[in-house]
Amino acid sequence: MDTTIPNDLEAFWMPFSPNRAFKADPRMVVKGEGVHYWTADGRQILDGISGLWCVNAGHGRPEIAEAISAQALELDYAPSYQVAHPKAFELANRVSAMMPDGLDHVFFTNSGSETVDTALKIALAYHKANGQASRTKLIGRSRGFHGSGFGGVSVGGMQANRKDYGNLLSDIDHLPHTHSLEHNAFSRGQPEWGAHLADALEDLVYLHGAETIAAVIVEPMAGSTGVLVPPVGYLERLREICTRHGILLILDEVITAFGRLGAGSAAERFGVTPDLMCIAKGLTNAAFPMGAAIAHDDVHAVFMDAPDGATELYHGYTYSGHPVASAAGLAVLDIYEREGLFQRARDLAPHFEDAVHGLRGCPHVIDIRNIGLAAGIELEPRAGAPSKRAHDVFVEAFESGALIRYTGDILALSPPLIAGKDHIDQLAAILKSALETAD
Ligand code: PXG
Ligand code: PLP
Repeated sequence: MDTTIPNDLEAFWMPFSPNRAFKADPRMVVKGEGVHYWTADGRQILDGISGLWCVNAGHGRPEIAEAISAQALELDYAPSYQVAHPKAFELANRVSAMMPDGLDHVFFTNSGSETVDTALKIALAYHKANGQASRTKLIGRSRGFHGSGFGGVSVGGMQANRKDYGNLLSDIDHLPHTHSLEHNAFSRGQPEWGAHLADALEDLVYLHGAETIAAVIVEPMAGSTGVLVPPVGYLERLREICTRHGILLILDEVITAFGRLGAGSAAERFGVTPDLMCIAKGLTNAAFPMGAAIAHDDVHAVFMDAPDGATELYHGYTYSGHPVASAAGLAVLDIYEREGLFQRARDLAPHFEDAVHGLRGCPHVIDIRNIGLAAGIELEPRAGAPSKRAHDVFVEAFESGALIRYTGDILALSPPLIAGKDHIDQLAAILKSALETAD
């Protein structure tokens, strides 16, 4: 194990992190295997967040490493512009087979952020190709997270991620989020209250005119903002309103696809098929960067009406369908299937639910919510110091051997799908004592 710590941490400008605080007191991980990380000083850390909601099959899987290595030796890179290599097609076929019927056309990217930009651009180009060029408005949702590209930040609904970047994209509006402590605190699974919040889309249609709206993008379960589970009937209602008004529905499944909710996708779990789906993270188990926007047959067909020989979509990335990423993806999908990991997550979910709701009554806890193998634990903010309490719990948990996530004053858990009940219990126990320690 390489335990060398660089003696100068200055040059790496870390993403979404308090750089100066981290560099004054760094937490460095140097090895990952199964559900664990190891720190540079040899401590074992239980990974309670699957890296960053992405290492669904656990760390250090030899099958993935071998596929990556073999592919890099055989064909390190080939463009997907006018030439191609077989594994990208193979992976696209496998992904489409894993997704609900109709989601059959896979546009590869390198991240969730690129995927969101791709889906938004396909939505706009679709309407133009379909003779409805006036549909240029994109609708996101308050508290939504859709990555860090200008498109994703524009439709995103996290104020901190938006406020420093000027006007962003024009022609954007937002639905209200679905979080309500008053109605839904301590819900297990989908909350009963809140389906009517989808009707806010009708208000936006009334306000702007359906003929101006291209697409609505939502996370089926909002992850980054602290696990907001869709109320019963909410996504179905959003789907129905979109269909009725000719608006494309984009489900951003960067976190939810590949087992997090105990199914191949949230679309499958909730029985709501989008026109476009965004995936990344679990697609390659994060061992190699890759994402994809998946278009429904009906969306794709409009592009394929272009004249013979024409390029149907002027969009792409140097690394779209990268051979090594494709090989990693194929190895990962093999693992998911061979080990039945989506079903495993579904089977483990009741135990996980009981474990996290067992934290009710711990100091400062004002809400606990969960679905599949994801949970949010909301804390009362410390007066005058928002997010400080959650930060302290995060640090204490790490010192006690578990990696969790926090956003604002909400803790998030999303353990690898290979976790056992003992790991879940250990995670809950570490969190309980961290909560009891925090002031
Ligand atoms: N859409 C969704 C729904 C996401 O959760 C992205 C897009 C962007 O993906 P990339 O690969 O560009 O990072 C994400 C990413 C957190 C956290 O704090 C969540 C994400 C990334 C980093 C941190 O929970 N999700
Ligand atoms: N910037 C320049 C100057 C480029 O030439 C390219 C790609 O050719 C890009 C940005 C985009 O890079 P990528 O295709 O990796 O997203």
